[in-house]
This record gives sequence, structure tokens and C-alpha cells, in this order.
Amino acid sequence: MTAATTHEPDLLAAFEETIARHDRIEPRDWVPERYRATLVRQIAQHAHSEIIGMQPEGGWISRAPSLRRKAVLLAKVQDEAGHGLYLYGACETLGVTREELVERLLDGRQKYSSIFNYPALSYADVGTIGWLVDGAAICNQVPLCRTSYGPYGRAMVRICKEESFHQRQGFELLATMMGGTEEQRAMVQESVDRFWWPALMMFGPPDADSPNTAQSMAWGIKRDTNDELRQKFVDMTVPQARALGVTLPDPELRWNEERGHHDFGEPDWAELAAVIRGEGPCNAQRIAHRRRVWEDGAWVREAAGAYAARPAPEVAP
Ligand code: FAQ
Repeated sequence: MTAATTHEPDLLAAFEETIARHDRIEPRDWVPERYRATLVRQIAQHAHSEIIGMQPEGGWISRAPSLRRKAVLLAKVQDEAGHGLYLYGACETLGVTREELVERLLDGRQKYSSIFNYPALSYADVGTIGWLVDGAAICNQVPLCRTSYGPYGRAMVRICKEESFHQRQGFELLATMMGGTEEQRAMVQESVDRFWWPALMMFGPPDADSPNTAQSMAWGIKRDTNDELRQKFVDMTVPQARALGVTLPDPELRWNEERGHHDFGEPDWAELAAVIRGEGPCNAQRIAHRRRVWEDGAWVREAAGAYAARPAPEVAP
């Protein structure tokens, strides 16, 4: 990706034509610096979310209620690690290194999704995270398969296939618990009550307060606005909640015949802003854990780097 200054008007015109044709921008293409910076910001935040997102559910692997549940959860959490790696790879094509990205996460310059700053307090939360959090991720990510930057869009295609499996395993776990004892049903409802509003916040601030949406839509990085995706998620989730037999904790939630969509209440935007600022229930814990495992893994990176740097052995003719 070249940051040429000569013939910049021609290069800019070629870039804008590609965007207008809905074609893909590839790493070899010239792009405006702001397009590159916006992509690095969004893809890095997405990659960090996948990696930090392993923590809330990961804590339950050793306490899964059966061998089957443990195998499913282990595979799911490993998938999230893989998603992080695809996304770091896509981000590296924009001229940043993995080490720089991790550094920016650990020193707070880059963020990760607010949702992972809430704790997973019961095994029902494993199901709720799959159903609501992966469900919200799918709503957000399916349109990103058509994002204007090729490596990001191709990573999203693979990720979305796995996220839809994750959502189903969460739904299946909750459906099993809802068919169980009164105590299990109460656990599911309590978990849904805690996760509903934070799940709605995953889509970002309302469009009117979103500084990046208009430009990201114009560049084809985002294909839908935050509010459009939030509405799609609510419309998709309400019938699923009915099928499960859980109540969504929003007294304003109702079908609006005229709009052909559900009306719903306003999330607490001050809470979202506080969580993004680092004041959520688990922000400090999540970053401390990430820093510890990054430091503990230093010897693995050194060993892998040393092997890669070794000259190839001479082969006798
Ligand atoms: N959390 O102007 P906008 C997953 C920030 S993956 C934290 O609207 P934009 C899989 C935003 O960055 C979940 N920060 O920004 C999984 C910006 O701040 P900045 C992650 C947020 O970029 C499941 C500022 O607020 N998915 O769950 C949040 O146009 C289960 C202004 O906002 C993605 O990242 C938030 N919720 O739209 C893993 C999808 N919302 O950067 C494990 C890709 C906003 O200027 C277990 N990302 N901010 O300092 C996107 O689609 C967009 O980046 C949005 C935000 C929609 C998140």
C-alpha cells in the first residue's frame, strides 16, 4: 500500500472510482491516509475484541457441567482465537505489525468491544453470550463481508460461518436449561436480564452521536449504520426469545405495525461511554490478564523468531 504524493489527484480519483463501483480495495492499491487509519482502528478493535472476548467464557471451561459441554465450549473459545488471528493478519496488510497492535491495546490507545467488560457469572452466561453476543456479532459482521477492503471482507466470510454455529450452540444450551428445573430457568432469565442492554450497546452509539459512521459508510467500510444494525438485531432476537420462553427486560419493547419493526427502549448511553473509557466492571481485570499472558508468552515468540531467523541448512549436491 503506497502513500505516494506524486499524481495524488489521479490516485484519489482511481480510489474513489473503485469505491463507487463497489469493487474491492486491495493491499497493493493507493488509499488516502484517513481510509487506512480508519481501517486499522476498526479492524484492530475487532481483532482485540475476539482475543479479549475469550476471557469471560474461557473462565468456565474448567467448570463445564459435562464432558460434552466442555468440548463444545473449548472449541468455541478456540474459534475466537482464530478469528483474532485472521483479523490481525488483515490489519498487518495495512502496514502495522502485530507487536504494535498489541502494544496499542495494552497501553489503552486501542479499544475492544464494551461487552467483554461484563462478567460471566453463571453457566447460563455461556449460553447467553453465544445467543446474544455472537448473535449481535453476526448482525454486525454479515454486512462486513461486503466491506470495501478485500482482506477484511474475506476474513469476515470465514468468521461469520463460525459465529453462526456459536450462536446456535448458545441457543441450544439455553433451550436445554429452559426445559430443566425451575432453578435453571431462573438462571437463564437472570443472565438474559444482565446481558440484554450491554448486547444492544455493542452496535455503538446512536447514529446522531457516532463520529465515524458517515465517513465509514461513504468509503464502504461500514455497510449499515449503528442504529440500522441494532434494529435488525432486535427484530431477529424477539421471536427467538419467545421460542426460548424468556422475557427481554424492556417494558417498551413492542411490534410497530406501521414501521414493520419492533420499537424498543433507549440503552443507557452514559454506561456505554463509561465502559469505553475503562470504567466497566471488568476492564482492569481483562487488560491485566492480557498483559500477563503476553509477557508469559514472550519465550514462545522468541523461540519461534529464532527458528525463523536460522539460515537454511546447506544441502550436499
Ligand atoms: N465498544 O463512531 P462510532 C465479537 C467506540 S466481536 C467499544 O460509532 P465506529 C465476537 C468506537 O470505536 C465484537 N467501543 O465508531 C465474539 C469509537 O471510538 P474510537 C466486536 C465502541 O467504529 C463473540 C467511538 O466509540 N465487533 O463479539 C463501541 O464507526 C463472543 C465512536 O463510535 C466489532 O468490532 C463498543 N461497543 O462503529 C468474541 C465489529 N461502540 O475507535 C468472543 C467491527 C463504539 O474512535 C465471544 N466494528 N465504540 O476511539 C464495527 O462495526 C464498528 O467499529 C462499531 C463502532 C460498530 C463497533
